Amino acid sequence: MIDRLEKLRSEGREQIESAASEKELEDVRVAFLGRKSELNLVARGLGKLPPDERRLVGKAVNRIKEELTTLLGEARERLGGKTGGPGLDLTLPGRVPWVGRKHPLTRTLERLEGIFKGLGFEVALGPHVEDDFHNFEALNFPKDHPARDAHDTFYVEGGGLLRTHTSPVQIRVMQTRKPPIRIIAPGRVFRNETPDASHGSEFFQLEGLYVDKDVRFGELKGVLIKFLRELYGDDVGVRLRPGFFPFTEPSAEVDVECRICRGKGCSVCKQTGWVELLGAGMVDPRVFRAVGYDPDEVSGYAFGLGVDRICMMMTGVDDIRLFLQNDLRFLRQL
Ligand code: FA5
Repeated sequence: MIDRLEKLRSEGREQIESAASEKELEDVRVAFLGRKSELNLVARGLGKLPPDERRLVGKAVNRIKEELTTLLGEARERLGGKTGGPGLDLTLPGRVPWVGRKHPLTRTLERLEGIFKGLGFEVALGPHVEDDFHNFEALNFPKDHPARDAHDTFYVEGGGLLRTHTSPVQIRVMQTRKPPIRIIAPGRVFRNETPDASHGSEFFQLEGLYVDKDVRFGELKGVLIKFLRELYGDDVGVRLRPGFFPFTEPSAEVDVECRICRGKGCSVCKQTGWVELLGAGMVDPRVFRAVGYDPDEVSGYAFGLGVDRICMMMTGVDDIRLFLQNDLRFLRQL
């Protein structure tokens, strides 16, 4: 049987080599590898052979099939090239290689980090799974305080919670360092709320904290306006509204003119022409006490930006939910 297979192999090789056209090559293929070919008949009858012989013959059949298939492919290319046939069609459009790129949220984060580094801030990071002390208590959210309701929280089995904002990183940094401190803390945050065009249940924030002697609200306003102008240009409309956060006093919410509709009103700005991008304020003395600082000695400001919303304004994407759906058809457009 093995001798017969060897003979088939050398006959196949010879006929492939001497084929002068693609048609002849196809005939050779059908004769040696087609459904009714001898090789195929041997393969189908393998089950009837004794086990030892079956293994040997099976291996030989596979080896010969592979060899002849490779030779056929090579011969097809050779003949195609010669005759100008399907081997090379110069009229086909070129294939553009698919180049990967960074996610738009990553690019936005890098842009924001670049601007704040230029203003003297350094990057600090904290964990996604937090404890009640860092996410709430030290930030002056007493237990049962209604301000906690604004942060619909995911609790983790066995204790802990998914951080609802990046502000706990402020606490971690102040617990381990002495002023002056000038940090930004970018990262993912989680809230158990129903997503819509401008609200995700998982999104990114970037926290800022500056603590030193005699820090004033005017410096906070100056840094934020400088930052927003670098990001959107000098003509960007910015407005500060009085706000409330348990960990800052006084506090402000900062809106920018909606870049999607240019202030005319759309689904992202809920027809108001403005989008809330960040919260900010002067660090509350109670927060300083919680980390062991003396509020008579130091003062500071803090702010927290919504990175996804900034990314929406920069890219013109009008639904925040699209960013984390991992749909390449969407991501490749940005
Ligand atoms: C906070 O989370 C405060 N920690 C911010 C802060 C830090 C205030 C330091 C003062 C000092 P707020 O819940 O408003 O605040 O969220 C801050 C920003 O995150 C918002 O302005 C908005 O841009 C963005 N944001 C809030 N909720 C969502 C959401 N569900 N989806 C997308 N972005 C959101």
